[in-house]
Amino acid sequence: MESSGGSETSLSRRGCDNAPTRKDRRVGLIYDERMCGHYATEDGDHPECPDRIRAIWKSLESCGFAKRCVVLDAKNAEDNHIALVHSRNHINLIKNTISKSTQSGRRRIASSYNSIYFSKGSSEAAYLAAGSVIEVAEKVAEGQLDSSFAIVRPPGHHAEVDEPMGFCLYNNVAIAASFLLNERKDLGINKILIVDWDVHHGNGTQKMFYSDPRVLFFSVHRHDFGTFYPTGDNGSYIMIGEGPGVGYNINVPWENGRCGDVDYLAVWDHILIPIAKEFNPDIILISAGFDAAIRDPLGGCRVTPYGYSIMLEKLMPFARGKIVMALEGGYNLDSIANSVQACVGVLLGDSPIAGSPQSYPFESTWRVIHQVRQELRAHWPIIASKLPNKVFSKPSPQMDASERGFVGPHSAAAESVARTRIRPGPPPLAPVLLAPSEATAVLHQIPSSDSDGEPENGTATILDVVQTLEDIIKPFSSLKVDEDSQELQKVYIWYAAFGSNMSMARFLCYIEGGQTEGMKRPCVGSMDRSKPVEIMWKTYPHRLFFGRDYTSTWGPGGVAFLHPESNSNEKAYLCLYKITLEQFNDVLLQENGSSHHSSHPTFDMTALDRIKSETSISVETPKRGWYHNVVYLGLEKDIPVLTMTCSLSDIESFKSGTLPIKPPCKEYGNTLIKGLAEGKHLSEEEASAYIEEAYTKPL
Ligand code: Q9C
Ligand code: ZN
Repeated sequence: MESSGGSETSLSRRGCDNAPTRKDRRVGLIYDERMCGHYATEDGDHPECPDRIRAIWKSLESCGFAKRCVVLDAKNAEDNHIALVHSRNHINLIKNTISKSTQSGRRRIASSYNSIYFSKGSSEAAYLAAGSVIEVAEKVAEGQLDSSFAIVRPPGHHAEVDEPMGFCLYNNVAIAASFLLNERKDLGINKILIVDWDVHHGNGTQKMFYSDPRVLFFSVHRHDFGTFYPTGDNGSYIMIGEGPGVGYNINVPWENGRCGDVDYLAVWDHILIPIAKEFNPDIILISAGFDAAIRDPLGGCRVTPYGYSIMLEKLMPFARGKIVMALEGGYNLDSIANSVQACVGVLLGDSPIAGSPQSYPFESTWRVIHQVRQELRAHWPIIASKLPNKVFSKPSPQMDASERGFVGPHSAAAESVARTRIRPGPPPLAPVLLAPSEATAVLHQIPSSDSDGEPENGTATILDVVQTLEDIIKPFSSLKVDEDSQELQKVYIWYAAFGSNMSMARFLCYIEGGQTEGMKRPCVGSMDRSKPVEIMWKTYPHRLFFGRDYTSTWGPGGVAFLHPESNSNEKAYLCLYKITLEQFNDVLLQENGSSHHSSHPTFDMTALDRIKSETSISVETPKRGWYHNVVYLGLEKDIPVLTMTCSLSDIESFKSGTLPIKPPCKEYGNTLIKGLAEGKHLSEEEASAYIEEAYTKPL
């Protein structure tokens, strides 16, 4: 069985569905192992570890993206460029003091700073990180590259003019921005947008450009009322810049963790994107930390690779696509690898990744968006329109009594209110065509503050209503609530393979990414890259057969299918992998031709419950491939056994000849035989006889 990407309607179509139809955009990449020479000598478990960039690089290589990019050599930054934003004293610390000290001297010096360690190679790594971001920024500004991603460490955005801080030594992004503005005036970069989506506030970058209107600094971060790192008021929404820079510093401070795709996308739609349109930057630099990613150990947020890809995609129309991304934080190796992969795919021009956000923005998200817009409305008229009162500030009627009450910092009520997600009403009507009464009816479907039966203290105007529809509901009209998506990570199933996935090496491509012999293109892998926890073989009374003309993974030839119905005269050999339901979904997507992760499960907990009685369930996948039918094969050690194959109606088409029966191509057939022989139930000869029978015997 294998990734087909074929659609039901394009039977005669030859060629690879997923091959880029247009030429890749020129995307620069920088990675250098010497940046791993900076590490915490006394703390082997320090989150800001060398494996972060190794994991990212490995995943870009194994998914085939590295080959599609322009890989550049890392460069050392020059002191006079670093001096554009840092003091000579700071440069001396990183350049000389650190390198010349003993390790115990370095430890002593580091301890006088906030969240800083030094090793022998720290100085070299810091120079390479800063120099590499300059290098890619220059090439993008010149037009030699369309965009780029600098996979660098140590990170930079906490580093201040005169001190290292928060795992950061030199402020890589600030140095590159200053370099373009001051050292390469000839390139015509006069306005730079810096988007800092690291989960922490970019305090260093903010300070360096606080009175500079040439740099619009935008940071969205956990603030938790000043209690989240780097703590204090600098990350507050009232910090909007000073002097000529007033209005050119924008902070979006989350009140709480657990923010995910929809919260970020709401901020994009209602703050960042409208202002970016108005600002019209000449280039965008992204302080791309991935510690707001789902499963990050420090961030406590839930942005998925899908979320990052949309956040990036929404920035692509600006500055003619000149986007320079530089790694900042991000401490779960799988999460950062998957997130960077999703972003590089967008930079290359691949179609946006599959998935849909899982829920609605928090009530606190609307509150923060409102506060930021209020604070900046004088400077950015485009965001001056009002968000209706109804969607923020007050508890919703769905909350139980314990959740109602004073909404303010540090109260237990604030915590629980912040947890409540706002669910917009159904929006299929075009707002401008609505009669006022209808519009109000729609508005009233938004949970609001009237649970106590008290009169509203601000009645929504018609304008508010129209604004609600246009500004809030529309972007989220296609979302639906899926509270139990996290459970998928913990629930195990047996995935029963009857095709090429019987070969362990081939199957692992779906989990870890990459490609094995004979495969025409690499796989993205699963969100969770852990190997199957158990493997076993079983036979089932089902018919194996081969059909279809061509697959993008293997080329011309049929692929394996299992007849969804059992038949006691038949015997098929299946390899059972014990994996999580989340991994099963990622396999399902890839089997059906999707080259990306989804945050939205196709086969969820409800489907798992249902399939035990219904035996097979047809699933919706973004591309509707050939393996859209999940079949239940019973329990094994109390765990459900699932496989994926064609539907019963496809079987009819194979029988009638509407769909072709075809033998497998050589390499695909060999992979099957190899897999079966690995299982040790069949010799190679027996395995090839079994395969031959499957493609010769009539269905
Ligand atoms: N109680 C970046 O993500 N945490 N830096 C220290 C002290 C420091 C994060 C906690 C977090 C720094 C680039
Ligand atoms: Zn961070």
